[in-house]
Amino acid sequence: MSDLIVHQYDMSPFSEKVRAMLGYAQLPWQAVTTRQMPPRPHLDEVLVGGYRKIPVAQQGADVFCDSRVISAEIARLSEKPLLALENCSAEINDFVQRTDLDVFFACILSANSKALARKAWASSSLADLLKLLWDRAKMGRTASVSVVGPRQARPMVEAHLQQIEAMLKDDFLFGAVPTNADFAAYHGLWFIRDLAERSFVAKYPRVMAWLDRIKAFGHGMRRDIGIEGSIQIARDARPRAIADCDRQDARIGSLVSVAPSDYGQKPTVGTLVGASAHRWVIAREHPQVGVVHVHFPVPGFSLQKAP
Ligand SMILES: N[C@@H](CCC(=O)N[C@@H](CS)C(=O)NCC(=O)O)C(=O)O
Repeated sequence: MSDLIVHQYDMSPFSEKVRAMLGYAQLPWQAVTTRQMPPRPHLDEVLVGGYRKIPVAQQGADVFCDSRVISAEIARLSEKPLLALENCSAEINDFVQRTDLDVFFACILSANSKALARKAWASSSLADLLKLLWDRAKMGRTASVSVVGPRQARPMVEAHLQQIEAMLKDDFLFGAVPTNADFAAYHGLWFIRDLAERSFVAKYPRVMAWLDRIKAFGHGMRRDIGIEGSIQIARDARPRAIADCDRQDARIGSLVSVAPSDYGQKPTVGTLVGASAHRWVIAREHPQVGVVHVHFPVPGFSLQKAP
């Protein structure tokens, strides 16, 4: 079985969530470094056909959008079932939903610092940084969820830190073994503490020790490849078979459009070939890769018949 390929960039918190899971799972994987914003022609147009968020993962001709689906793939490859939200309790699912949306934005807004500016400056040109700020502001304006304002951000992060400090009676948030929740809570705080080098997290000793515990997992066995390499891998592969139980939805075979329902709602259009309680799979074709199957989570996404 081929390694997971992850399309990601160093300063992306959601990429860090996936990299940390790959470290915990001790998996070999291949990294393709993307730009921080579209256009990313090979990824957006050839592999995913519209979806604009990072990270995206790929195994052969199967492409996985959103860290929820990517986590389920890592769980499957590593036999660590609690990385997949579908195997976790309702309590963990609720925690992750809030942490990956409201708390994530609050973390980003609380992370402004000279250290972050220096790192951003070192990884981009001024023109690209201005484009990135413009792109994210535009994305915020067109989001269909209301994200926390700058004034409420820091109090929300402090309340979150207090909550997880109180939860940490064991090594991980929900007990002795990490679950998806640990990685969902890790990446926003990684952005604040390790990337932006903000010191206020240090007031929470259990949180600090838990962050270090997750950091110590590392990133697994990473090998960097170029986007052309990942396109070639998709071209040489066929999408994996879809189980019969995932081909029972009345819309199977229809042309559909799938998009995130929160922010960055760029749709991907294709033929619905798989549908379960957790996942939609659509088939699309591009001359550079042939047929690929693109996988989306059901929670947080909408599916409509395409005109
Ligand atoms: N729900 C998504 C969120 C991913 C996300 O928001 N990623 C950020 C980068 S860390 C992003 O892509 N922002 C917009 C963009 O780059 O287009 C997931 O879990 O993967």
